[in-house]
Amino acid sequence: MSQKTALITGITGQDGSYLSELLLSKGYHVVGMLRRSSSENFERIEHLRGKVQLEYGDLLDQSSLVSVLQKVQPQEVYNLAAQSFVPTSWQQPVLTSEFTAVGVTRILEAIRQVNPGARFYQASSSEMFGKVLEVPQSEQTPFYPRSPYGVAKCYGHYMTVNYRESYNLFAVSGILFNHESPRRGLEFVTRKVTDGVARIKLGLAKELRMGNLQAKRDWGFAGDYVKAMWLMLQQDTPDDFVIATGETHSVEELVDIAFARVGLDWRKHVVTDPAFIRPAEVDLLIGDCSKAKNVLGWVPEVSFQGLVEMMVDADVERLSKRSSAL
Ligand code: NDP
Ligand code: GDR
Repeated sequence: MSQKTALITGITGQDGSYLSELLLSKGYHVVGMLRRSSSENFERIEHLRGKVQLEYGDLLDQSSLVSVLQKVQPQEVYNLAAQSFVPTSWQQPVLTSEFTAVGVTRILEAIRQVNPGARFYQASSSEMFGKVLEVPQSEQTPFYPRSPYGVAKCYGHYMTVNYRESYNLFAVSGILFNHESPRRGLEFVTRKVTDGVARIKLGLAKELRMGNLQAKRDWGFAGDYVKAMWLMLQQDTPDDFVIATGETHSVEELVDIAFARVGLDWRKHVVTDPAFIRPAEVDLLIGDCSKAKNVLGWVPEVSFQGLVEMMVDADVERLSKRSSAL
């Protein structure tokens, strides 16, 4: 069989880097789309340089998407690019909608015009469930988003369903619950905690300022979740799937495990700061991924404790190297 080409938007992000590794290991030609920046932001894909092809394009610019698709002619398109940080979506609601919502229509339109045979994956989110109407949340649970980000993801989700039903595109939406890794952005809660723990352990900081410690999330490992993305595009028929671990934990539990990993008591270091409390909170998320287990044969492999410890260890190692280099 001839080599397949996959186009990944958001290749410089956490998921883009893990998905690139997975697709390369399966023999794909991987093309990453990135937006132009005055300085390079290749930290997560540095080790893949020379192995992936990079093309400039922006979800805000329709013609750039058309050009990239014409040039690359991918069999699979993974739309991972988005403004993905929930608090920023209150500060920049219009821009978040442009990237995270209308950007999906732009890429779907480009595929419909240029490359309607390509299979399309949309990165939907458990934030669409927001103020949850059912516990646990499955593909059947109605949405109740609680942030401009969540609203934008609902739009992208329904556009994906709509293009599948209107134009018969092979377009699927993965409703992924929170997934983390040592490559997670530093502002997201898991990485903020593991980076903070490492700094305190190494004497680089004394305290960690946090928001709502009672919020609960269903956290998994990003390396496991990109496998589900790929599996969704290998099916005979396009469909939407919830991807989750089926376990929920509070931010307080996360903090407790992370500090314990380096032998510290979190109560001596964590300070609650109202600056990190959100205008509207998503209190509880827990996913029911039985459909993914049954149809895709997908199962998460890394436990919550294993994930937090992996991230703490990676941050301690990274910051130790940096301090010893000074
Ligand atoms: P990241 O924030 O790590 O990565 C986002 C990527 O989008 C970056 O590569 C960023 O590029 C790119 N991007 C942002 N705006 C544009 C634009 N206008 N044009 C082109 N590229 C752009 O996110 P994750 O990897 O964590 O998540 C991937 C996707 O999955 C996102 O859509 C996110 O909303 C969604 N998601 C994530 C979950 C998670 O728990 N991680 C859960 C559910 C959904 P740059 O480097 O230039 O900023
Ligand atoms: P989330 O992730 O909003 O769920 O979106 P985040 O890690 O930012 O927050 C999770 C929960 O932790 C609480 N929290 C804090 N959060 C941050 N960032 N910083 C803090 O100091 C802090 N203290 C407590 C939050 O209030 C929240 O309840 C992520 C993103 O990756 C989205 O793009 C993705 O769609 C969803 O996960 C699924």
